[in-house]
Amino acid sequence: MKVLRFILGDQLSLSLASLQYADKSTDIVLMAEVHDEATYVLHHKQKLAFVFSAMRHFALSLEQQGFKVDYVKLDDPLNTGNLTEELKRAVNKHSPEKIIVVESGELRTDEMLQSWQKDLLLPVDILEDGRFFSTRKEFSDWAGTKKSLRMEFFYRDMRRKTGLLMSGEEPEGGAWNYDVENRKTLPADKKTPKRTRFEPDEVTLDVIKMVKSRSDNHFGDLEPFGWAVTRDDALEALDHFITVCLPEFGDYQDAMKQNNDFMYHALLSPYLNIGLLTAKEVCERAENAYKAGEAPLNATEGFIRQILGWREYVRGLYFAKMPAYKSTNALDATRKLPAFYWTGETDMNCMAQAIQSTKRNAYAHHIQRLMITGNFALIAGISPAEVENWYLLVYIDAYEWVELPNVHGMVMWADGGVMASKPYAASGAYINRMSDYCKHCYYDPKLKIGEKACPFNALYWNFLIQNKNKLKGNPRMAMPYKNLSRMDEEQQTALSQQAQMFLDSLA
Ligand code: FAD
Ligand code: DLZ
Ligand code: SF4
Repeated sequence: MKVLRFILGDQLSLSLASLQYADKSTDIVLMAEVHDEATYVLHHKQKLAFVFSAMRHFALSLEQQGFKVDYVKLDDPLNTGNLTEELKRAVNKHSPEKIIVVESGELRTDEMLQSWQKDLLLPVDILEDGRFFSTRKEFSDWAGTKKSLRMEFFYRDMRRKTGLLMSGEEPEGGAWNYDVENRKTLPADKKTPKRTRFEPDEVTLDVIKMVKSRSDNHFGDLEPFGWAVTRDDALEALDHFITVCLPEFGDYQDAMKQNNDFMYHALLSPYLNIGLLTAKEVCERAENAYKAGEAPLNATEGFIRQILGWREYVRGLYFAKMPAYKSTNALDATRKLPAFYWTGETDMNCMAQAIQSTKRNAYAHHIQRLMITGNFALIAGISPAEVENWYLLVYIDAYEWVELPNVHGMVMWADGGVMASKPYAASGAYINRMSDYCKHCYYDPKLKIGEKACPFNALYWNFLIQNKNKLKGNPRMAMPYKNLSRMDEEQQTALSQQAQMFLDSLA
């Protein structure tokens, strides 16, 4: 039976279910660069170059493995610009008896796959994505009718299921989580490792040329481009992280430093999310480094938790709760996204640092996404939909299944606590403790009122005042509200006015 095997741009794994048991003498693998996927949000230019170059390299490696590949380039004059139409074109061209595809990462495209099952006149098999540790059904069974879904409990079940960092029935070292050891600030004289960059080859240079000619209205710098686009190079990036960065990943996981875009972070999410690396091999590499005495337990557990815990959890949550999940706005936040999110031009040095890294690299590390740009959006009361659009657009690793829960649930608390037990709101004091940004800033993190007062301070207190009715009953907000109650009405009014003045200046 001749089968057409459709591989989407984030399914670049030889272990993919739809590539197994193929008859290479008859079957066709279809891959298509399409306008619709390149523009459903105006992705960062580096993301476009990354996805298209990785797709082209993957097609070449499939051909080397003996597969027949029908690869449609974006600038092919016959390209219809749409995955469904490209599939129909390929069906007419190759006359397959069946189509096989793996379930898609976003609801938007997953619904497209389901429409093929209904509308095409031949069988379409949609296979489970085996590259995750848990299936969508396993997560929704775990979630059941629970009102709040804490990652920590899901993560423990995943440790038990996979045996990762387990000592029999018990967690390695006796505790499930070593985060208390992972809150160090980076000493001023400490040098962080130089990161591996990959020189663009001919294929990538061609793609960069194509992207350059079509993406004027997209965000970010296209060059210099240094991401890995092949499995071999992604494996080299993994090797570099495990041997050089992992040992100190835990200690400085929450730290931020002026002009330091990467710290000890893995820079592996782009490769994991399009399939150049699998979650299983990455976690196993980390565990092996720990077992060999090359990485301490706090770092290894912290790193594995991000992938085995958070990454699996957000995917499960996304499919269990969508589409209703996206439309909630528990804090009724409606402000427009300030223009400086697109330019990085602001006197707030922490914001400028995070946004400029985002423009330069299509990347900002987790604590910048959560506690700088995310925290600001939360306490400034920006509309969740506007913030979600920004995060989906600006990062090289952004796909809705992973972006949306992180933004809607973790950062904006728009789901009213399904994901996070309390909003991650913080004042300038937190940023000052975890970074050296404030030393280079126009504003003073110690001041609450006045021209030089750090905007995060008044916004933080104003956030508590504005959302008092909604948050005061939350036991985890007891301390912030106790601190607020120590201020008299005059002080509270002054803070609200200071925040309002700042917010007005943004408009
Ligand atoms: P490290 O910090 O070194 O972590 C290692 C790996 O753990 C990552 O590669 C990633 O696969 C996984 N991971 C860590 N934290 C999370 C998390 N919260 N959710 C899911 N996986 C996690 N991650 C994306 O892959 N795509 C996104 O679009 C995305 N948007 C985010 C938006 C916000 C507001 C926040 C707070 C987080 C977001 N994250 C997203 C999660 C996390 O910030 C990135 O995965 C991480 O910064 C990627 O860089 P790294 O590989 O250096 O990660
Ligand atoms: C992200 C992306 C982009 C930019 N372009 C394509 C493309 O041209 N063809 C394709 O098959 N996939 C692309 N992708 C990845 C898809 O958008 C991805 O499969 C869905 O977002 C589901 O996760
Ligand atoms: Fe950011 Fe405030 Fe520190 Fe400036 S003073 S870097 S705005 S936290």
